[in-house]
Amino acid sequence: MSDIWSVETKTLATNAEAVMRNGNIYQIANGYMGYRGTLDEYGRSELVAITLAGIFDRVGEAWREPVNAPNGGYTKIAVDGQALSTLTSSVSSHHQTLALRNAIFGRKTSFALGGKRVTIASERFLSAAEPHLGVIRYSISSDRDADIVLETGIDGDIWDLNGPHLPKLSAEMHGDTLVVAGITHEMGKCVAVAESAAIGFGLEHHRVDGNRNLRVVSFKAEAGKTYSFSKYFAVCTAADARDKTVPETAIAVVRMAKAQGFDLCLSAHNEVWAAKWAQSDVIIEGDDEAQHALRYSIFQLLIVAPVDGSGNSIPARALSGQVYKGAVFWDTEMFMFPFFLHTCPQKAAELLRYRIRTLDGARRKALTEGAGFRGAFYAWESQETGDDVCTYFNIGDPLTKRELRTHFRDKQVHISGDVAIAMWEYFKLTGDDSILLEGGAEVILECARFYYSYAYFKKEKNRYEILDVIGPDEYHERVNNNAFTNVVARTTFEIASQTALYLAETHPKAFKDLVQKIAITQELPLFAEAARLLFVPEPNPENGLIEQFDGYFSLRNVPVEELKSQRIHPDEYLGAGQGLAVPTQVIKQADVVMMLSLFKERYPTAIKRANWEYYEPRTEHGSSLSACAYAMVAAEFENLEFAYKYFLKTARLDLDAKYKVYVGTVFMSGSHPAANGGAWMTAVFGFGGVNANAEQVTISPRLYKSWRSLHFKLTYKGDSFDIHITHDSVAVMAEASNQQTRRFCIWGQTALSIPGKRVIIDRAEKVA
Ligand code: IFM
Repeated sequence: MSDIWSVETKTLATNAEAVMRNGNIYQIANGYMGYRGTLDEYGRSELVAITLAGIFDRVGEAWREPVNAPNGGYTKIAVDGQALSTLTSSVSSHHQTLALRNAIFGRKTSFALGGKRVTIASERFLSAAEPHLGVIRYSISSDRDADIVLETGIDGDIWDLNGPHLPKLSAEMHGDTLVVAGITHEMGKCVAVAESAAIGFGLEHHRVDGNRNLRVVSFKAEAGKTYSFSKYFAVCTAADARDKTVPETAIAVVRMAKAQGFDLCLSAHNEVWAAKWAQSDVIIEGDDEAQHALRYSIFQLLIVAPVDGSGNSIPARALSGQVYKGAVFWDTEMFMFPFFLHTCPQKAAELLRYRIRTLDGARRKALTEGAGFRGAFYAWESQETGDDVCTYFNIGDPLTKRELRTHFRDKQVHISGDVAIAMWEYFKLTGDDSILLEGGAEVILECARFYYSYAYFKKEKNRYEILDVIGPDEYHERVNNNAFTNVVARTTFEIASQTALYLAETHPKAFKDLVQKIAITQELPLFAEAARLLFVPEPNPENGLIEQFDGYFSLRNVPVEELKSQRIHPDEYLGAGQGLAVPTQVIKQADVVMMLSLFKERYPTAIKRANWEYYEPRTEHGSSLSACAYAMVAAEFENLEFAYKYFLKTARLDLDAKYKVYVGTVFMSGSHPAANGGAWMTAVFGFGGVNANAEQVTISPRLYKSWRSLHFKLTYKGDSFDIHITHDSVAVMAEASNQQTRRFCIWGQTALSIPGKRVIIDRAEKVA
């Protein structure tokens, strides 16, 4: 690592596996689209994809997935009749970079060609200021005179997992602008890409070559001279076109950008990026590795934050491709949302709007799943309508090639509570009730209604139970009284009652309209009763252990590695019907520990430690969501070595890209925004010890030994604070524009943060 603001390599990826992993590591995105980190000349076999947010398509019986746009960034050259590609030509040097400050992907490659050295360099960005726009600067030079043919334009031959989604692409030229457009199968939505380039050299002509719409420029390169041009492409879909057709809309974006030129486009882009980092950077002094990995994690979240007003959310593999159907999981609310809530609440609100927008899908699912339920049962895998795209047979067995029945869709009921909790957290920490009024309150009440209809009242025990579910640990399906799920459900009942109370008091008209609209008046008292009577597995008074679900402690205790050694195939899935982990205590990911991390105020440190120590050796960490929960809880009981180990594991996950790419027969590669969010949470909540609630912000730092300081911004109740933590002190600087004095509790001492003032609290007992 030569610079903590960039990712780079001088090693050229030459095999398919490395090209695929680099595509993830070096991706850029701007919330509207993601562009995999592939080279200019690459095509479908190198997994080139520009994945679009919020537009999906299904071909035949295959999985429905996001649409990839034709590649407007395509450029390839031939020198003296020989096409250049890093994959087939002789490369003498290669340098590839990703700038984290402003999401610019760059490459410089020199080729050795019969005694000539030809160098191409390019940099590209997806504009943070104009979400439809991609901008590229490309240059060519040769140390000897050379005959060069440059082809640049739009390549419609792009990677799809279950495509092609845009059959019968049309290729046109409108003045100086190339256009490739197509219509999706399922919904008949148009996707158009326009491209224009300012090439001031050579002889240009237009050529359509299969699915490629190209401008071809022939020129004689003089030795030592650099030939550069800028290129602009725009992607638009049916959802973006207002008073023009979709292609016309894309053309207008491209022409505007070309008229402005590369430098102006870049400065508009940079300005947005500077504001993003000013709001959300976390500075770790004393540990460059942690700093770099954390910054990369934050970068990953910033590039995929939805465009304001889009009503989109962030899929589990972000915009790095079509894996996981481009679907939104609980990952968003539980792992990514906290980052946005504490640094950029308007993006957090956007994520919640997506759930409000898809409430009807959740209602449909509740009605149709199993015996039929009431309220809102959110999709386990959610696309644009909120209908569940998780299939009942969601994993393929690599041995038999048969599809395995999994119950992620119908039994992972904690998803509704995860959504409801996020709605309420937003209100608590921003003090802004607009999301509740926009539909968030309706979501919360409908989620409570769902749990009430799902819960079972056990008369002889005078308690409600939640039976037949999957908790976060997906290796144990159809279990009863999963501790995590039950606490989530109880919390949902509690916040439903609080929501009703709050609205009735502060917005009586809106409350009246809402209860009438969803006819819920009679049920409100039941939610309060259910919150009181719902059974939640409590810590055993003798050893403090919380049983993950009824009967878990009676399962076979087998060491994780021993269990894994019994696999016949390395990709064999350990859960589902006959999975090796099913009769054992081996769990896929944090479950009880996830609960302890999420509901940290409800459990004392000793209980956290006892359960962490019990469950950690039994956890496979087979999900990218696991290690950060263990890291955060370990930090709470000051096992900082473990906290650090799991922090780095989480923060480096996408950077190292060494994750498994197959689970069963399903291709799972891509980026892991939940882990990125987990890395931020571990730094700020875990090591920083930040815990905000409606009354105050608590800061109980436990910095890792090599960290001299931890420095970050925090947004709380609409006010902004700069927090600087060392081993001995915490300084809180309140922005002058803050509206109110806010209460902080630092190392147990109350500190009032007055607008425009800095308050410093020293640790009473200095660290030795
Ligand atoms: O949501 C997760 C789940 O908890 C474990 N399997 C992968 C999903 C998507 O990241």
